[in-house]
Amino acid sequence: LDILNGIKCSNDVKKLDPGELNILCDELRETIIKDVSQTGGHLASSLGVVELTVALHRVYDTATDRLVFDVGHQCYAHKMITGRLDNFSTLRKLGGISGFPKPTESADDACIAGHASTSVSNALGIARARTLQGKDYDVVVLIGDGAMGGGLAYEGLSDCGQSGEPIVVILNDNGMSIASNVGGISKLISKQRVKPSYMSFKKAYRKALNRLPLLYKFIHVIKEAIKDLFLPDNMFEDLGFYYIGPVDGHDVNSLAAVLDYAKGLAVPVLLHVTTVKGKGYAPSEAAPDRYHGVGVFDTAKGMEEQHKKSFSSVFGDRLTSLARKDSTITAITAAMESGTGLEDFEKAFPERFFDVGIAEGHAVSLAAGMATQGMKPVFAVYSSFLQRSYDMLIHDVGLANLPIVLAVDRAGIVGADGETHNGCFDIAFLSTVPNMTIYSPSNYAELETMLELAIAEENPSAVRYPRGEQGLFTQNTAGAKAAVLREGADLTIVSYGITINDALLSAQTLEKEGISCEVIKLNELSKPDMSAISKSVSKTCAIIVCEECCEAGCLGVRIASHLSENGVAPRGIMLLNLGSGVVCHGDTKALRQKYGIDSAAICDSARRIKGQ
Ligand SMILES: Cc1ncc(C[n+]2csc(CCOP(=O)(O)OP(=O)(O)O)c2C)c(N)n1
Repeated sequence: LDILNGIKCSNDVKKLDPGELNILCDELRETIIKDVSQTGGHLASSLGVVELTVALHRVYDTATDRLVFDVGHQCYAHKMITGRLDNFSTLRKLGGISGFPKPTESADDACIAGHASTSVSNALGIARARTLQGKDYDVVVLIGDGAMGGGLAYEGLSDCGQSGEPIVVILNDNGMSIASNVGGISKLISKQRVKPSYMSFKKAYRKALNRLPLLYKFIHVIKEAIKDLFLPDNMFEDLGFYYIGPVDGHDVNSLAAVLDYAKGLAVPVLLHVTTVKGKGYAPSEAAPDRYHGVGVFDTAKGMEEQHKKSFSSVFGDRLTSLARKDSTITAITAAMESGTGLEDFEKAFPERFFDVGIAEGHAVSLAAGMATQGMKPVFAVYSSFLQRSYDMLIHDVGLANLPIVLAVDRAGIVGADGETHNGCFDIAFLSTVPNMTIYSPSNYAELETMLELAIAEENPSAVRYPRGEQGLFTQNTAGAKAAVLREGADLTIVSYGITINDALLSAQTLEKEGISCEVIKLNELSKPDMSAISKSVSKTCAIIVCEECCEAGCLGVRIASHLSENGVAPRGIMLLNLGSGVVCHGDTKALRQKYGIDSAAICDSARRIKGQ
């Protein structure tokens, strides 16, 4: 790594000879493949933008200019170039570097990123601030064609195009979201790809006009007519951007030249770049969807096929079997078909499966529309991405009391993806949606039963379950709103979902120390069974509520207020939860320990309450 080792910042890239840029790209690619195979992470997207990233650092200085990533999962080469190469083996580990851009980690990361389609808005905000403050730096955006399918991106583009702000929006077009890109916008983007002739036409036209300036105005009028006649519409030009492209995204020197040109235009520019997702590693080029996010793997063999049973796969299987008996069931995903376990559903019922692209708000309103016509839509979505649908949940679903089902996957701590992806807020915000029932299965059997119950509901409902596999508790208690799993006299422990495993483990440990625990598991969270809890606490006079949820809106706070309102005054009360809900990246087990919601934390709290 002769060249890469000497690169600590953008300015080091500017010192290289053009020939050395290609070597730097090779070294970056080699390092990304080697390191990510040992840590896991987002491989294919980062491999696709190596040349683009080097070209960006050749033209901009990311310490002062603002480079805004969309989603941010493609930022690995950027991190390596900006002083984080030596730490790269700590990627996504507790205390290590984040898998996404993070301003607190480096001044070269302009904005937090992790959720799609926010980049243009963020960048325009920065550009407008720059203008108002009379400052002088450049603003550039890197957004993929998948993220460009999200409606929020168009709110940003619409404002940005007419703003006049000097800003370069790079569209990284690889035809892929996580899987193949879907939807009309994606078709529009690919239509722009067939137009290299437009660029040569534009160049020749400008040259000719420079020689015949008097004809400029006249020809300008007929230019638009010629464009209309011979060229497909360019939506970016219609939005007010100066459109350049499509440009080969793997020719680093040409990219640097075109970026330099785009920057110099000092207007809103849309630079359309075509890349190959997974570029430079044969297995990821062949299957970029499988290599979008990877675990640890052997680079010589490639990733092994994995069909591990998980909450997601159990959900997908159960929904498919329910749909065989009920033709009103439909499945909706927002670009997360494989992650949410819906691949078999699509194969079995393609006409009842809808991938709407990265459009969670639309997915909820779409489900609402279907429900008005007597269908039973099930929207499978990761907890943290559902945050984007909050208004549609209240406005289109809750107020109308429509029976849609939310299958809320990745609820609670997800681990390595970190603070943008942890599902810490869903209970809090779903509890505010009028008429919503929230089911919280702790194991596969409960997920199956609760999904069935949710589909039978006549009001909106959510079934929330964690990432990964079930724990030791496998009993199906789904029929009850709450279940007393263990009786005891000294302390009530309340929990739900996957955390019940820690609650039961701590009860066993505490029993040996002479503290007898009653363990209550909540199965429904919007109107939890308070009477079961009051009854238990009246007996034990001490309660611990342990949950993977931010503090505001958590069950513990609601239980404490219920007890107090009803004159049940425990001598000890401890609420173990995720506080602000900002949970960093790392191994899930280590995070539960760090944030104090594992069995050890429950035992410590119990000892404190009991004064032992
Ligand atoms: C709001 C939101 N929904 C879903 C996701 C999950 N997600 C991460 S990357 C991705 C695909 C992005 O595709 P694209 O922007 O084209 O980038 P590429 O990976 O192809 O480089 C999706 C759906 C997300 N990050 N944010």
